[in-house]
Amino acid sequence: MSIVTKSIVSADAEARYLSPGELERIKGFISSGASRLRVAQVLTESRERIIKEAGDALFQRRPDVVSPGGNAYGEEMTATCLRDLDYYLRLVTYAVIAGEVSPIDEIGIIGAKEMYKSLGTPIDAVAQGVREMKNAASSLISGEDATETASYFDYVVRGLLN
Ligand SMILES: CCC1=C(C)/C(=C/C2=NC(=C\c3[nH]c(/C=C4\NC(=O)[C@H](C)[C@H]4CC)c(C)c3CCC(=O)O)/C(CCC(=O)O)=C2C)NC1=O
Repeated sequence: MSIVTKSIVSADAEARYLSPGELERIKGFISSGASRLRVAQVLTESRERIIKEAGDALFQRRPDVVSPGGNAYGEEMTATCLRDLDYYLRLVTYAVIAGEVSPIDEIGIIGAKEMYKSLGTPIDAVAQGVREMKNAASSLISGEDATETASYFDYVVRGLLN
């Protein structure tokens, strides 16, 4: 839920106007809107490149995952691995647009640890893949936009590792 919806729901539950603090937070959300949309557009348009670069970097750093016996060994499994990176990049674009991390948590973090454990997927390598996406994306985004975007990638990494 965005800050706008959330504020309205909680104000209406108490049949009150939005508080000055709530209005101030909504003002911040709206004034950062253009830059958040710009970032989401760049990530969306460059998704194939980001995932390709991140995958290459990950497999160079962690050749074990694509070697015989590795969880992403073989064409099909490697493609599934890259698909997971694509999932996480998509969640980062949701967070950028919403200006908050809840889409990442709800869709990509809750239960992820158990799931990867049951699949035999080394979660530290998934986290490394997300770090590599952050690096690939950072060359496409600059300044404050880059800092905020990096924080969402970092949030995914922490969520997977914690
Ligand atoms: C949007 C939320 C969401 C996530 C996150 C998600 C992940 C997800 N990754 C899966 C598999 C997988 N995930 C990987 C990923 C990797 N293996 C490695 O060694 C690498 C480190 C890593 C790539 C970075 C692989 C290889 C499989 C297939 C494992 C198997 O079938 O044995 C599966 C099992 C079902 C399937 O194959 O589709 C799920 C559910 N699904 C979702 O709906």
